Amino acid sequence: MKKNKNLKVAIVMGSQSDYKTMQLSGKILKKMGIKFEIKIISAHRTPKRMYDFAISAERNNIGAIIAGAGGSAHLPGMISALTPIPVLGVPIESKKLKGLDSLLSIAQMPKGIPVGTLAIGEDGAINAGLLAASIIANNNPAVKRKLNNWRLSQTKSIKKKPN
Ligand code: RP5
Repeated sequence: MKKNKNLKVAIVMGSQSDYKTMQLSGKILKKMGIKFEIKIISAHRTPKRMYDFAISAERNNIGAIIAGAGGSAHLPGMISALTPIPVLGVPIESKKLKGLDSLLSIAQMPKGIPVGTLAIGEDGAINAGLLAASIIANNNPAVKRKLNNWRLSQTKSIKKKPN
């Protein structure tokens, strides 16, 4: 298969209120030198925007989609239903149920339409950025190098003994 070094990542989220969490995925992608776009798309409030985004994602050179949503979090699953591009779901920590609602609605997909589900909240957003970088790294040696260096420096930063 021909390597495509120009694949981007799309970060989408259900609401402006998700941005505080989802910007952390963007910070990781920036560190990895990966181009990304970032959009508000709601499965419930803007279904046509969601449909148009998902069906055009492949021809827009998107190699991975990070989708954050909270509460009745249908965005990642619905996008995955519309495109074969890998979808990484970030359950936003909701006010009422602390993100358990988001987690279950993202994780419990029916067989046949997968969503890679991350942890609730900030950890999930950071790991979604790293996982998207791993996907992009398969076709991009420069990203692979950056990702390996990032992991190495994380390992080195862990002290052997507590203070
Ligand atoms: C979801 O509803 C969004 O992903 C957000 O996490 C949640 C609440 O949205 P707002 O009422 O804050 O816009 O669609």
